[in-house]
Amino acid sequence: MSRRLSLVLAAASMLALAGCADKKPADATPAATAKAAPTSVSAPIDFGPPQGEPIRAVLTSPPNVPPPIHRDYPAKVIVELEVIEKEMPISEGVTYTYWTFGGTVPGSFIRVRQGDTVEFHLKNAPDSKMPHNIDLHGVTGPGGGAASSFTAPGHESQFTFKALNQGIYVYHCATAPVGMHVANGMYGLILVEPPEGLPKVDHEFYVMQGDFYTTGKYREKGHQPFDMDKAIDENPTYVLFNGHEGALTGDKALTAKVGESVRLFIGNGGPNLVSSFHVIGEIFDRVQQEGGTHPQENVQTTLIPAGGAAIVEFHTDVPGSYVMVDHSIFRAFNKGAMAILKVDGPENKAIYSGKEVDSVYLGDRAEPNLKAVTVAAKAHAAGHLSKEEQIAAGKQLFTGTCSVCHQANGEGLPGVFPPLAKSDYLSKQDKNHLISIPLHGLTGKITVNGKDYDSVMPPMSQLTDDEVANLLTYVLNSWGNPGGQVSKEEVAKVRAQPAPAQTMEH
Ligand code: HEC
Ligand SMILES: [Cu+2]
Repeated sequence: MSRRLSLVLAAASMLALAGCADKKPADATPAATAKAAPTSVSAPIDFGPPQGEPIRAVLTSPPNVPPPIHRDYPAKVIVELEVIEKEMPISEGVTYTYWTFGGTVPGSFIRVRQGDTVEFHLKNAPDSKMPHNIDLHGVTGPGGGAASSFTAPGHESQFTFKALNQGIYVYHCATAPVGMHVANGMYGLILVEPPEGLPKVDHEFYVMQGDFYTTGKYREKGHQPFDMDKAIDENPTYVLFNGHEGALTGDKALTAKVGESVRLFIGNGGPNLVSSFHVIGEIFDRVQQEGGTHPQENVQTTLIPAGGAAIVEFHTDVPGSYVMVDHSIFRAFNKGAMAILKVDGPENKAIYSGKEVDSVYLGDRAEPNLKAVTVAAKAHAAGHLSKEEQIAAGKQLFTGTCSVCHQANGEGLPGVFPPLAKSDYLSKQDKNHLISIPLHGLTGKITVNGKDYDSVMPPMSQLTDDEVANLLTYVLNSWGNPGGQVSKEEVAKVRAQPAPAQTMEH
């Protein structure tokens, strides 16, 4: 009998003693014989006692990943993680009180080697309001550590575990109400490297999806409290990569060069949703689905369960903006689940003709400059909102909302989308009807600047009152239109009324 098999059996009996029923001691097939297996040891194996001096783990904030380990013996690794409750922007002009592991969402990335003995120190900051703990899915033992790590504000707890199984694992807080702690951002990833390490790549990134529940609508300005009812109903306001809308877009986009290899450690904290993770314009060369050992190849979209993770690898062939989305696609365009990998380098027309896709998929996330929107919201709250501030905010919102059809210059498309520029139709409408167009949509025959249109503009009820007010103020004051101003209050009034009956003649 091989030494490996006896080790496997020893590990199996140890697991049985630990009373852990959900961790199977793996298939005993030597993984080395499996096709394209990245690693030689996929079974939970006890490599024996830690050797050498204890090592302090390097922890990193997302999207960074600690460097590869390059160590050929099991060590004692000390991890120190502090829980910090803090207010941060969840979207431009919107703040949220996050509970974090290490001050970021997702929490600090932890990287150890299979067989390491991890001495885990969990601190809870003195100014925290809540107790917290940690359940690491890479731990074999009751509660994944949760039972030993309950930590009151201003306290520290400590427990030790042996990283028996290699793989990428979620960790999260498991203090009651568990769903609320997770919804507030209490999750992260721990990588247990195979003994020989992972194949070398040019870039490793740490990205994690999560769903968020606020009392206000998506992008409604100001501080937004957690909404327990929405969370129970699994009806998120935001679905985000790395905790904040725009965490990985604009000047925070991930970057690579043409011809490089990229590895994503991509997790899903939930608390509720399952992610259909996809990178628009890329095909994954290899995916370790569910964080498991044997990779799948040539994958378009990979499913990442709540409380699960995957290792996704691909290489870049042509330059451009590659948009990462949850392909449950409303989440990407209407709840924020979008991140960008910007790839620079020479075109390769044999692979792709080179037409940019930015405008199709990015909308207002291409170069997010929604500051004007926030300025307007703040000025409104302070009671001195100027027309100029509304116009500036409306201009930003127009991209990705109205410009798809009416075009950025307001000229529309002949015979299909009527112009907003110098529109005689628009200037004839009373204010309430104008407001009802974005709120309730417009159908039926209309005449704009002497041309007939008989089409459908869909309602855009997802826009908040101040977004509609700013958009219309921008339209009224642009491209030779007559001017004027629409207020948030006027929009609220029209929204409260029933939708006007759409007649065939206007
Ligand atoms: C999906 C395409 C689409 C989008 C997006 C869209 N519209 Fe329209 N819009 C139309 C169509 C089509 C019509 C004509 C409807 C008809 O024939 O009755 C129209 C008509 C209008 C009109 C009246 C006609 C005119 O040209 O003056 C206004 C005003 C208007 N839209 C404003 C907006 C604003 C503001 C936005 C952004 C909040 C917006 N639209 C987004 C398709 C769109
Ligand atoms: Cu917690």
